[in-house]
Amino acid sequence: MSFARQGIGLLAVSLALTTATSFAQTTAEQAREKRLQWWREARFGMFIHWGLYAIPAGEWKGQLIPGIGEWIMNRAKIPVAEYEQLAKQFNPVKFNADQWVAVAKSAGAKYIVITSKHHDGFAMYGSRVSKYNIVDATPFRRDPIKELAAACQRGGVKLCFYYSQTQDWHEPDGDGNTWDWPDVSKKNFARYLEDKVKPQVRELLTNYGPIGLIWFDTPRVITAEQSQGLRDLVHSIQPDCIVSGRVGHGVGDYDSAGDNQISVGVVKRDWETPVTMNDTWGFKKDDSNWKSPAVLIKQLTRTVSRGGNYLLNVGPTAEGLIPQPSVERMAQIGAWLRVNSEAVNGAAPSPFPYELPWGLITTRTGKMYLHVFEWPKNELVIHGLKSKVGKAYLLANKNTVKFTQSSDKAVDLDVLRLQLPATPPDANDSIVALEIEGRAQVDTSLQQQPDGTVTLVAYLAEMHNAPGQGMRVDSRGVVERWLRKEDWLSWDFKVTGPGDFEVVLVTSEQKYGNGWEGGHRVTLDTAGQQIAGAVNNDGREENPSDNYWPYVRSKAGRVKVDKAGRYHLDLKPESIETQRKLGLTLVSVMLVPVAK
Ligand code: FHN
Repeated sequence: MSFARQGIGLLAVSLALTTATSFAQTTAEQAREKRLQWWREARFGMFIHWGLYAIPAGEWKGQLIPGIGEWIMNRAKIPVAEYEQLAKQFNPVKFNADQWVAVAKSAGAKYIVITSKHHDGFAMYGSRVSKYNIVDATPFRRDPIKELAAACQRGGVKLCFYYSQTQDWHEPDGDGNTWDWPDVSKKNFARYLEDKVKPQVRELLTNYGPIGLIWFDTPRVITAEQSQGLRDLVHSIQPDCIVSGRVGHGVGDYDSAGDNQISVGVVKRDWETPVTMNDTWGFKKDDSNWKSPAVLIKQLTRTVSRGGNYLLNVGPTAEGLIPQPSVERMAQIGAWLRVNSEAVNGAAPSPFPYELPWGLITTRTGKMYLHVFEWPKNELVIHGLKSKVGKAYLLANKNTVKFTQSSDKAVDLDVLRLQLPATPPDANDSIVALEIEGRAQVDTSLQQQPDGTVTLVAYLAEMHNAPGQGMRVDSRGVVERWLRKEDWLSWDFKVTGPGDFEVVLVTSEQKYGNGWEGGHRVTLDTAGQQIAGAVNNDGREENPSDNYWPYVRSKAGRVKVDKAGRYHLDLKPESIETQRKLGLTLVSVMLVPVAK
């Protein structure tokens, strides 16, 4: 055969392969779209962490063990032979699957994700793969997952399973138990995956009817091929079953934010955040740090306003009861949702890329929902809405809200003014609904808010660093790991009300206020002026959107903006002080008008 003919032959083969690959990609994407439909509409699910750890409930041999309850075996380094004994006591006679489903429904949660096997390796369902399961190893002898599957069917709630695919402290080849098996080099994770994980996942997808999703967790030692293999196994048994992002290596159907983290910024993929109602997942008798219903509702709506799903946890007791504070909070969320569900279930994110000072926005085609947390004294003013508003009303009682809309071409500013009643109709989250045409149209540039403040959020900054090196934006939208002084940030923004401004740097402490580093010197260039400032602790404060990560404010200096217009700001470090490799953790740079 001539080279030319050979070439044509090869071209034909490679074209056929390319077409086949793109066809396969399209089909895979179509399948993903199909299976995510119900989940995107749902927006809200109930997580259940339930296992043997509910018996010690945070206490081992008379000692309160710090940390999350389901980790007690690891934190207290309990040998398998001892921890296994808990199974003999596990007899949750008060468990009632219909009641659990009723709790989910009372909240308006559309799906339940229950721990079928957590890191302790104990199967909470009747498994043929391992005798270490609730039916074979406990006096209870019932299969609560079977009962829950039936109750979910009756109640119209999607049943989903949590499954810990890498950590298994009960198995020598599973990841994590270094107290019984200290020689990690002897572990054969692939063997564990084949012998326990895959057969158990198969059981879960075969014996309990249609499953909404499998919530894999802590990918740790798993390889990309193994993650893909697990995802493909799920889809081969139940093509409509969603696979969570924590299967690892980005091969899941959606992304999972960190625990108790509500992602910000432009989240391009579908995402979900798992959230605790107190500070633990599995039941702990000494954890009564319950979030208020107002905080939970705010978290739910904040997640939806950023395009995500909210998975709120309950941790039932060893008797099989969902703790009363959880039951009450679920009902309170539900009471609010019954009035406001159109602003949550199936709702789309805010059209603004940044947060607004008074609350947040969710949308639908033809509608905008203003969740007003900071109820104004008389009027609520919004900058940057370009859509024409046909009607405004309170979602809670349908009362009409008067409004005016204007556009100042000279400074390129669109203003909506809403005349709100003196008191909000709902103590938790009062929604003003706007009727608009089609999808909401807004000016997405960073701009001055009606109170005169300009907030330059870190997650919308242009980052000047070598790709993949040094600083990065974490899922909370905070720029962290900023340790090199050659890395810097810049923003473009719009000022419509000129004047003198205090420049404030908002930085973040580590989780639970566990560490912060300051003393860094920075230069800010804006509006033709240069400020030499420092990151010092001028005041620590609550983080309004995430109570686990407090803020620290530093006043860097002052700047004068003479006239309305578009401006640019560069923030460059002169020095970064670090002992613990935390460095500069930037939330935002704020320009706050100086009172005249
Ligand atoms: O280690 C687990 C933890 O116990 C809990 O299950 C959470 C829920 O998101 N996931 C892991 C930590 O991220």
